[in-house]
Amino acid sequence: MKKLGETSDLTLFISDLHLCASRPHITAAFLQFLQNTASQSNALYILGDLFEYWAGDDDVADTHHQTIISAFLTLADAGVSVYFMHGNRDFLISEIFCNVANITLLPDPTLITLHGKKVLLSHGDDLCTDDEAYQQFRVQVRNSAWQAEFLSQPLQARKHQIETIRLRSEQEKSLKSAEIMDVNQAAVEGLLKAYDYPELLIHGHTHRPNQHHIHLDGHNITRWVLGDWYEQGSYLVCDQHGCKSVALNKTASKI
Ligand code: LP5
Ligand code: MN
Repeated sequence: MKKLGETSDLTLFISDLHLCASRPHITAAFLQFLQNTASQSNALYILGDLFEYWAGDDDVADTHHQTIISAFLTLADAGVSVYFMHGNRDFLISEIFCNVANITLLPDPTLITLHGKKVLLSHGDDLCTDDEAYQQFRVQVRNSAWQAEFLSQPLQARKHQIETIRLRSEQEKSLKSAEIMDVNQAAVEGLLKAYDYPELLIHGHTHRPNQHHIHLDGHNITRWVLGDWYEQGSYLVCDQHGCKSVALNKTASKI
């Protein structure tokens, strides 16, 4: 057990928790994970879709959101650095929320160095270039003028619009092939080249947890895909010896 002030060489990566008040067992599993596992680490990276959706920072007063913020503050008190990257569900989380929760907002992608290795982090939706309808939608909602107009509406009106988009998204996803909704290999390779062949690429979004070995221009690269927390929570843990994926105990966390 790590004592206060002690450092750890464990770094954890999670994504796609999709936390919301209507799935309290997942929130409970996440809080348990922060308390029992993340508290023993040096840093926790959350690579997007922490929340089912984020309608704007004025939703911060919500009791469910307050519970999550308190847990982050407790983790910061234990000396753990928490980093957050936007996903396609919670890209409206602002720097202000991150300051309140004592977490650091990272751009997508972000290159870090871990035990001397270059590690590239991304949510992963940007790599799904075959999903043209989604990419068009993404351009629209990531536009700052569009966001300012959206955020100028009352919170309830925004939530209502998000529900409409979610229904439309679910309908359209049911008509898309699994291949279209996966990352595009050329997009992955382009990103790896642009970042000068990092040893690791870690991302989420596709909900297809796996470890892919890529041989590119004479470089051996591992692409780790993080799992979602719909059925069972999981995380990637890395130390000086390497990385491994760990599934949380289904029964204990009641997922
Ligand atoms: O999230 P996931 O994995 O289920 O699906 C994604 C893509 N869908 C989305 C939409 C989100 O799931 C729901 C909305 C998030 C809330 C964001 C808050 C702020 C924005 C507010 C917007 C009003 O990201 C899905 C991909 C899938 O990943 C796999 O990669 O396929 O993409 C879609 O299904 C998108 C559709 O193909 C196109 C949707 C067009 C909707 C156009 C309506 C525009 C009108 C906007 C004004 C109200
Ligand atoms: Mn996502």
